[in-house]
Amino acid sequence: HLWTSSGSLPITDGPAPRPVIGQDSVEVLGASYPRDDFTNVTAKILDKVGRNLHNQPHHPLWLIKERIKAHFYSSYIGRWGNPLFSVHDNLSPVVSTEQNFDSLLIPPDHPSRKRGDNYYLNRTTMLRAHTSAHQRELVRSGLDAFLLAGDVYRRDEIDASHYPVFHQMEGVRLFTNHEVFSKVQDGHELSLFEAGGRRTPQKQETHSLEAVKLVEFDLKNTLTRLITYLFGDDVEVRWVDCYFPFTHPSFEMEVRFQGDWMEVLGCGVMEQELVNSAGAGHKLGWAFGLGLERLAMVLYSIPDIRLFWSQDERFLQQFRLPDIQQPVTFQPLSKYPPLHNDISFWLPEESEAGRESFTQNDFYELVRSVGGELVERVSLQDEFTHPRTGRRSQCYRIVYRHMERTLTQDEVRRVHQQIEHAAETELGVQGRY
Ligand code: FA5
Ligand code: MG
Repeated sequence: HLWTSSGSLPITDGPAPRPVIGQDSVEVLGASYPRDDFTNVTAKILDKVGRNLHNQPHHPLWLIKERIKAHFYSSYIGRWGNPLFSVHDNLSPVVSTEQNFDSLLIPPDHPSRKRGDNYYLNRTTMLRAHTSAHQRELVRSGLDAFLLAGDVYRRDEIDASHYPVFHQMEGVRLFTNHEVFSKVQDGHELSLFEAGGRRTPQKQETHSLEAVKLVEFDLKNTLTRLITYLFGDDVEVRWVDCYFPFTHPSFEMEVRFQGDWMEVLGCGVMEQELVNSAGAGHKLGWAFGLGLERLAMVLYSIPDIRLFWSQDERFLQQFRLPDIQQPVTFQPLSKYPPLHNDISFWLPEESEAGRESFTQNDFYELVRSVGGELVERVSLQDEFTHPRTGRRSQCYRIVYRHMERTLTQDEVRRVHQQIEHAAETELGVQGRY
């Protein structure tokens, strides 16, 4: 079967339990989860659980995490000279769907829950899709200001800036009435909340506009200061309005990278219902979630997100600095040539009650499972519907490139044939070769 464990684990941080996808259960980090019709996690993905790149000293993700910590520790000091933000980087990526979705007010039928977009261990347990999954538990434990770094998992397309495992840093800060208004003249007359208000594009129904504006300003200011600290004053940044079920208003920050705008984080004013459910109903807060790879790519000029998984000394050694503040510009390993190969197939007929029997993400997943790190990109080239039979076919281009050596035609052909074979047996497509 395709989804079974293969080879040995490239673990660098001591013994970790080997991933096992059994007949009836899935084992992750030493615990066993019963399989059901939702189970879709693969051995390739489970290989990554426990790697904790963000906790490997001198790894570029560790380096950027340390720099963000250093900035928050030195810029935000509590009343007793203590760091205001506590930092958490060791929470298990195995979470309940309740944590990942319900705790964040994500409705039961929301598209972000799709089986095709997430890695489920079973119907109630999954690999977290974002670090926001821990917001409620950390607020409930009494924290008013924290940072949380962790690995997150999503079934996604494959290209230079998307990978099914990446790392996020979450930040949350809660404010009391006094903290928001103490610097404002006659601030003691103002209130965080108002009764009978309306939800508008600017604010939630229970919030006062003046409180939201101050909290939103603090959020954007905190993030702009962080980005300026990391990238210097010359970095170009812009704010884009957006939507999350757990914040309102919500924003994304984009940074100029190689001539394009790249989204690096999402953020907003926390939904009060979430704050209330975490037992902090008298406070108002902001939250953000940023992609550590995205920041590290801009900061160190790392051209491809797959490089973060490299065990090649020529990559890792470039980040072994005596001082975390020392600038690094990644010197690319010599660029090895890409090889590409196309694959075309007829899609299976739609099955039971219009339920999709094939999705593009299924194919991306399969390509990644078989081709692993050799696959640089998969893109849909062409779609065709037969005028008479109505049958649909698709053609994908797969670009193969090894980060550390030149691939041979023969090697690529063998992998490509395995992909063709697996697509037929696993996905029920019919090759057009
Ligand atoms: C979220 O995950 C929200 N939880 C962020 C958030 C937190 C909003 C708190 C409000 C309050 P999003 O899916 O946009 O949002 O991901 C956040 C960041 O993760 C992105 O801006 C990007 O930097 C990074 N990211 C997202 N998908 C990928 C991917 N496939 N590969 C690498 N980085 C990614
Ligand atoms: Mg986004």
